[in-house]
Amino acid sequence: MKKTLLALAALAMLGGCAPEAPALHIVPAPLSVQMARGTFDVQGISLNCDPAMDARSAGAVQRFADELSLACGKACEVSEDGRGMRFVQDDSIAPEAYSISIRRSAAEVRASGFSGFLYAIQTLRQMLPVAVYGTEADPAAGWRLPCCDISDAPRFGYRGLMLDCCRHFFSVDEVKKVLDAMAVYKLNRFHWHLSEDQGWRIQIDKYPRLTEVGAWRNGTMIRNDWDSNDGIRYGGFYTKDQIRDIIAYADERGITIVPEIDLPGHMQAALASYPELGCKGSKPQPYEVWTVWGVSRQVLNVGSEKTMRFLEDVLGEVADLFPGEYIHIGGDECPRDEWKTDPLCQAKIRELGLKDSDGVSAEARLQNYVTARMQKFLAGKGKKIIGWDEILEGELAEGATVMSWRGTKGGIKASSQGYDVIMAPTTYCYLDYIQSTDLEHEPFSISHNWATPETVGKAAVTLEKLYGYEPLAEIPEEARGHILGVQCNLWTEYIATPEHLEYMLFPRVLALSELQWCAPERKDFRRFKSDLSAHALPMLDELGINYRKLDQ
Ligand code: TNX
Repeated sequence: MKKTLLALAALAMLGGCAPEAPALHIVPAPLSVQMARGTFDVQGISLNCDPAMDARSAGAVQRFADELSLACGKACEVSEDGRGMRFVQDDSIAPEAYSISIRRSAAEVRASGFSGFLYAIQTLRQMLPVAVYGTEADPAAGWRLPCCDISDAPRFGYRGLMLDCCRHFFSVDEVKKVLDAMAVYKLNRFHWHLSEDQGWRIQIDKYPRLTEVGAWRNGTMIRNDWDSNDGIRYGGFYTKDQIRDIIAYADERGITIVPEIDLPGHMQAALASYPELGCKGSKPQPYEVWTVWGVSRQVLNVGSEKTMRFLEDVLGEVADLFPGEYIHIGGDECPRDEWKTDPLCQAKIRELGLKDSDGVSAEARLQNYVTARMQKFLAGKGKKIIGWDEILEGELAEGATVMSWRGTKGGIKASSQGYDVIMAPTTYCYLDYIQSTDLEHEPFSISHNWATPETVGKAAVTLEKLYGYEPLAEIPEEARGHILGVQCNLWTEYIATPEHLEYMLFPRVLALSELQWCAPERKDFRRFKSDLSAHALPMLDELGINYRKLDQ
C-alpha cells in the first residue's frame, strides 16, 4: 500500500500530469480523460459501424480492424453484431472532435465525420501496444484497452508541416512515411514545397523543360563553402501520377496537401529551363539550376506577359491536380534589383502607375500586382492563396492568407488587418535549425552557418523551446480568430538523406502536435517528455523512424 502511494505521488510529481490519466500516454494529450476501473480485451472483437456512417469513415474503421487483426493475431472483423467496439455517427459532435468510452464489456466511439473517427482511431492505437503499428503478429503483447472516457477536439484547425523537397529530393515512399507519422499525431496539412532555385520538382505538362532541365543541378555546394561543388549531378521530380497517389494517400490519413510554387523569386530552376522568362534575355544560356544555397538575385521578369501566362499555366495545372482549397504561391525573398533596370518591368510600373511611397518601392508594388493577379486567377479556379509574410509589404488583396515566418510580427500585423494567418516563426518553428546547443555533435545544420558557442543557445530550436511556443501570445484579442493554426517548416539545404530528415523532424513534430492540438493549460513539458519515453518513442522505433534521443 505504502509503495503504491509512493508510486502515485511520484507519478503526480512527474510533471503534474492529470491525476485522472495515469496510464495513458497519448500525444497530443486529449482534452479530457477520465479513467475507470478495468480493461477491455480487444483480441478478436468485432467492430460495428453505424449504418449512417459515410464510406470514408467506414474505410478507416476497416483499416483499423485489419491492423488489429494482424497485430493481435486474432481476427477482428467489421460486422453488425458481436462483442465489440461501436462506431456511432453523432451529428452533435464538432467536425474534428470525437469521444471514446471504454468499459470492460464494450467500447464506443462517437464522431460526426471522417476526421473525428480517424482521430479517435489514432487515439485508440496509442492506447494499445506499439505492435499495432508493426507488420507482425504479437499475440502476447497485452491487447487490452484501459476503461476510460475521453472527449477530445483540436485547438487549431490548420495543423501543418512543411517539407522542402527541392533543396534535396525525397522519394514518394519517404514522403508517405512522413504522412504516416503526421497522421498519428493528428496533423492535417502537408505544405509541399515543390519549386526552388536549386530544383523544380513537379511535372507540368505544358512546360516539359521544367523537369527535363529544371529538376537537375550540376552538383551541390559542400557544407558552408560557397565556392565548392561536390561534382555530383543531383535531382528528381514527381510525376503527376505519383502526386495523385500521394494526394490519395494523404487524404486517407485526413491530410490535405498545400502545394507551393514559390514565385516570383526562388525561380532560378525555371529560368534555367525557360530563360525567356527572366530579365537577362535568353541567349547565350544565362541561367543554371543553382548549385549553392541562399537568395538568388535572378528572378522572373514580371513585366512580361509571357511570364504571367507561364505562371497562370503552371498554377492552373497545380490547381487542377490538388483538391485542397489552398495553393501557396511563396512570395518570399524576392530581390527586385533586376526589375529596377529591366525595360519591361519599368514599362509595367509606368503602365500601372506604381510609385515609391510610404517606404514601399514601386518594384515592391510590382510584386503586389503579381500576387494579386495570381490570387484572382486562382480564385477563378475556386482556390485561395497562402503567401510568406513578404506579401504583406505594400498592398495585399482581401482573402489572402499570410504565413508568418520572419518572427511573429507579420502574423500580428496581418491578423490585425483582418487576414487569416498561419504562424511559423523561425525562432520556434524552423526544424532546419539545430536541435541542441551542441554545435560539435549535432549534424551540420543551417545554424552552423552563423551560430557560435555564445549564440547557439538563441539559434537552437530545442524540443522544449518549440513546445513552449504560444501562437496567440502577442496577437491582439480581437485578431485571434484569424490565426488558423501553426506550422513547422523543414528546409533541406543541409539535409540529404531520409535518416537525417527524420532526425530533424522527430521528436520535434510531436511537440508541434501538442501546441497545435492542446489548449495551453493542457500542455506540460515534463508530462509530455514522460509520454514520449513511455509510448511515442518506442512507437517511432516500431515504425522504423529515426529520431533524436531525449536529453536526460
Ligand atoms: C528562408 S522561410 C527561406 C528558405 C530557406 C530558409 C532556411 C522562407 C520563406 N524562405 O528559402 O530555406 O530560410 O532556414
